[in-house]
Amino acid sequence: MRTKVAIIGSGPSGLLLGQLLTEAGIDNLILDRVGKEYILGRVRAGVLEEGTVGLLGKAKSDSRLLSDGLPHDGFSLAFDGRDHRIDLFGLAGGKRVMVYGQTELTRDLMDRRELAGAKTIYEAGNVTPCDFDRSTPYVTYQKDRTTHRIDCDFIAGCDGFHGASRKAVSERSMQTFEKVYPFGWLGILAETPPVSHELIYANHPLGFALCSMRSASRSRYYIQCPLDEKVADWSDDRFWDELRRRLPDHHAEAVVTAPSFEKSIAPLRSFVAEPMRFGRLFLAGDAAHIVPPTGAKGLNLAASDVHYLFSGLIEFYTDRSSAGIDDYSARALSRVWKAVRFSWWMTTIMHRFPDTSDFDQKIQEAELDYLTHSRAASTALAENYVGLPY
Ligand code: FAS
Ligand code: PHB
Repeated sequence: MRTKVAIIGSGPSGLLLGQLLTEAGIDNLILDRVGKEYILGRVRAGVLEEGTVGLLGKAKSDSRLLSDGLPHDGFSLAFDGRDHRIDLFGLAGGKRVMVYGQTELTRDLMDRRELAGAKTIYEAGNVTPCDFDRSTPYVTYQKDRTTHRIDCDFIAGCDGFHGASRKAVSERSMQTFEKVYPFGWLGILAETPPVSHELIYANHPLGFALCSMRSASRSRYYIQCPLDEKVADWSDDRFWDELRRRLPDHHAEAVVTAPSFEKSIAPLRSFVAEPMRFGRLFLAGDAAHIVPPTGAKGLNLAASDVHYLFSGLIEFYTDRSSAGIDDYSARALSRVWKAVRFSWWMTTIMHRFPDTSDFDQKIQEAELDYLTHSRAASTALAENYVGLPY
């Protein structure tokens, strides 16, 4: 079998790249080790930058997003029992974010791909990128007790943090940077109206909490938890009580509880692999970098990687120029590191770190005080949150 671009991974990165290539008439094929329903069962991101929304439009996959997505002009920081609204629209030059679940975005891209007749091979075992240091790369995989080979021009490693693509690169060809945070996020989904029409990021002595949503009737809440917590130890009642403790009274009293239908713990880490290109293999999205979800950057960085990679591939196939693909890693990493910085910074000022010193705690409080009383500081927060330019 042969294709122009073999994409490993059917998450947002792989699907968005695949859809953009298909719309441009560039043959591509996606392989994933799990099935479609498993992918759609994952609950992840919820906030999209305008750049991501634009790319989904270019991929002709934005109709539900535009009809069901919730445009947000601001969010609140809550601490010391009070709210402080960050006016994204006013501070970031009229830009806003869109609240729309990653699960729905993934479904939209999958549906569009099927409509376009583009091929996805699910439940592909032992997917292996081969000969990507030569001009004739290929991918092998196992299915139905047979080993298959796909010859291609390029391989896009869109297979997430635990995927095979980054691991196929020799360690001496790559430098990695990592920071693991001493806590995780316990998140739930419940069919209940969100406590507020905008997101609330709360810093409380008991820990961080986030009030988010998926629609006017479906809420997404998170609380910071120790790394050794077990989901089974968290009944819904225990979660709701702890969430309320961490919110200002007027919000705590307004929380409408309902049985959760999803409950999971996500670890927090910052990770970057450099470079993001190895011959004919390109890494994109979580395969190349991970950010703590505090800044809502993970999915949006995957989108900007795809923007740069797609532009480079289009240049190669239409102008026979490799300038874009040669520049991919440097361009992507420049935006990645600024988002890694912002996500680290927002995590640092909004969470309670175990063993923090009295001095560091006072610095955190001064940071929040400055942030919510300085237009310059809140403008910097706003322009990063809505997304820096591509
Ligand atoms: P993904 O991990 O989404 O997709 C990778 C795909 O590759 C998967 O379908 C997987 O099955 C497949 N794959 C893996 N290994 C393979 C192999 N060897 N062979 C073939 N296929 C393989 N971001 C936010 O902005 N906000 C959040 O709240 C948030 N919460 C998150 C919670 C969790 C638990 C996780 C893990 C991530 C979260 N993220 C969040 C980040 C998340 O949204 C990612 O940024 C986003 O999924 C990145 O998309 P992809 O790069 O496509 O990677
Ligand atoms: C979410 O709704 O899942 C969400 C929103 C904002 C974040 C992280 C997660 O910063």
